[in-house]
Amino acid sequence: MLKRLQFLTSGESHGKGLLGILDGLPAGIEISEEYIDHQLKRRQMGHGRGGRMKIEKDHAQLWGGVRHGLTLGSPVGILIDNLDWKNWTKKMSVEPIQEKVKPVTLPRPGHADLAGVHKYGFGDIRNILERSSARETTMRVALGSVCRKLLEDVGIYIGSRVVQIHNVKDESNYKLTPDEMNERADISPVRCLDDNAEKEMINVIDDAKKAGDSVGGVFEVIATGVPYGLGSYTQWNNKLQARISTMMMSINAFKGIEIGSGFKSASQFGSNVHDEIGYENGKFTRHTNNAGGIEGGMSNAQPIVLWMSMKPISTLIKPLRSIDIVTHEEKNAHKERTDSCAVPAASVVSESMLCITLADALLEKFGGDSIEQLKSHMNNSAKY
Ligand code: EPS
Repeated sequence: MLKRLQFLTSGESHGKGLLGILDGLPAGIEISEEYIDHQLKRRQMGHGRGGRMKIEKDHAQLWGGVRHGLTLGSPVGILIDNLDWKNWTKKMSVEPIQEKVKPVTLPRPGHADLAGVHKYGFGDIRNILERSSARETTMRVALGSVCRKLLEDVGIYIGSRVVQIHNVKDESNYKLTPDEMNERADISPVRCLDDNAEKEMINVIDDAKKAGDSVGGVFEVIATGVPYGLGSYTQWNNKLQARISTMMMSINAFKGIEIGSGFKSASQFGSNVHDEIGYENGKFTRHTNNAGGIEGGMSNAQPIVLWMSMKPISTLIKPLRSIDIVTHEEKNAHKERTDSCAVPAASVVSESMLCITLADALLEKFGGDSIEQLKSHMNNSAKY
């Protein structure tokens, strides 16, 4: 669903590291490893992460497409080492090895394991679980950060906050800019803005962890500064909400997306849902933003507002029942080191995927081979 950008990631969770290539960016975006690392650090945080995040200190090495701190218009290549690799050199060796490595044969309900072994014909679930791990989202955040920088250069900002973990909800309404939202969310261990809800969320994660269980949740992602007309109603795959949803639903463990008032609008009258139009200081305004910034498949210059739901992580310390893929005996599912909750981290991944989607739609509409050209095209024709 990307029109102007393309990206690919490669790498297994316990392999040497992650590789990423992002192509189609204009020249002249000021970018540094430090800027990307700040976003990688945000992804590593969150109460309920497992032991892996104590091992990794994710660092992006800019491998191509950047010279003297500026993008060249050529593909941006990024490399991130897995620091845990040193503990997996045999089990994950690229070369054939003499020693026998015990295969994983007990599929975890909810994970890619069972469908994966049937699809590829493997007898070892490790061949599936390594790539289906959410470790891969590290690279999406790294590549998304370059897009975030492009968006910031033209006044588009993206932020997020956790709204719900398990059955604990933060029901307050906030009127915050994305930067204010992230500033507050990033100092909360669960990226929640309400102190009471935050405490309860921490408790519910701790209780799940003690019980060998996991919890999911919901978070909000917002984007401001988006001009009219990203995406289009003219064809199914031009519609902005379709492009955003495809990108979001590609994130591990994501189960739902709402745009604006989303599912709630289904039980409302149209007169309560549609955002009335006003006019002030030479600009059209809206009295509400139930549409979440998208009407008719296009951005309407209001903030884009998304809510995403993530299921509880499927690797459980107290495993569910499963069947051995070789012996067909009933046993408990495979156990790996895992997180009891990764909702705060997922909100950062989601921001990054929105950065890629919006940068793509912006470049599609305004074009430009350099950031200066993009800015000049926007100065000439962007409407807010
Ligand atoms: C993750 C790395 C993984 C998990 C998690 C996300 O590390 P490890 O498997 O070594 O503990 O912490 O992956 C999953 C929850 C999963 O289901 O695969 C990361 O870098 O975010």
